[in-house]
Amino acid sequence: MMADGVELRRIAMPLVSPFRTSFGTATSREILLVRVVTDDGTEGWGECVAMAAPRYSSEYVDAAADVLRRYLVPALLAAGPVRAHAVAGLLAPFQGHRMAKAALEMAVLDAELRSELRSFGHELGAVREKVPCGVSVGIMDSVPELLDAVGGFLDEGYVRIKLKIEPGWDVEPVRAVRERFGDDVVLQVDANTAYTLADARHLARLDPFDLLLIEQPLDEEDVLGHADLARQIKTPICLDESITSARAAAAAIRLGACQVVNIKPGRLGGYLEARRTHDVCVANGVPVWCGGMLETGLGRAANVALAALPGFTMPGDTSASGRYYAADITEPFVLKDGYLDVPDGPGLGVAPVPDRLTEVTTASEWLAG
Ligand code: OSB
Ligand code: MG
Repeated sequence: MMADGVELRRIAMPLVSPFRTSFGTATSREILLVRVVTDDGTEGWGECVAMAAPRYSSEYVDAAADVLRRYLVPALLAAGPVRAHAVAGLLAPFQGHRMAKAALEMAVLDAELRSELRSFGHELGAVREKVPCGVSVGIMDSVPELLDAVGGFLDEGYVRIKLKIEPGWDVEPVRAVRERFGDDVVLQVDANTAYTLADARHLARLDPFDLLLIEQPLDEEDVLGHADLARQIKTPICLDESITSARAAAAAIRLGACQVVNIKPGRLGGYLEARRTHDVCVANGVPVWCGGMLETGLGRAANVALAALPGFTMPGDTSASGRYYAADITEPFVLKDGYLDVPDGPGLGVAPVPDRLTEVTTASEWLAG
């Protein structure tokens, strides 16, 4: 496809309830959308998962917009006709900024697939028509509040619960959820790097609760520390923040730093690198699941397609739109018996509803060659 221009659009979406993690509390989501328009008038949408502040990762919305405006979009516009599979190579001279790159590649891929009438799921290699869904539950002010929230999500049909943890909010909430809802609940925890290796004995206190996994207990760069921790606790370790490429996944697996991998396309630089990461994990016998970044229906559509690949054997953070947003910018994703349908229309299979998009837009700029 040949890009005529690219729109960078900023939106602000209020969350249905505050979402607290070990790195902060969010009450609304600021998101950068990328819209590619091709010379034949086809549109493609990308969603950048960078958050407002560099707390989950080094990227943040203003930085993503800046690098797209100055470097990434001009490189695309100067390249002439380009296929989505060539975008990563085109952007490779620019270091880092994987979330920004992922959003641009996603938009190009969406445009290409829409014009060729193929779906994301078909292109990525989906083998399922629907995917089982988990939900990520934030840190709460009290255990009773947490039990209310978890009970509500189980009533909605979520098949797996993930509790956000941090020092001071770990063993007790896990124990309380197990006591209230029983051993059959599929349960895991996510620390978002809040611990150090010195906490190994404390984290071993989670062992009796039969957790599916503990996600990213240590620093993003402490892959070796995770390998050491794996020898001191029974709960399987899953890496999120540390897995920035298929190559990083291969290294972490070889080191024994993780038994499970969380795949987030934004963190990996795009859906195509996400698929390669899946392939590396499958080749090593390591199960994967699809992470989430509070996406709108656009990113959610692509995530659900990815989660339908064969190696995604664990439920992902692919919750329904209503988990975060009272009104999505696309037709909402609605949970059916714990599952979401994989869209099968061309490209993402969903598009923003124009009036909804206008309501949440805070800024827009058009970049042309
Ligand atoms: O660590 O998986 C994470 C949200 C924002 C940043 C990081 C993470 C998360 C979540 C929620 O856990 C995932 C979702 O439901 O979209
Ligand atoms: Mg995580």
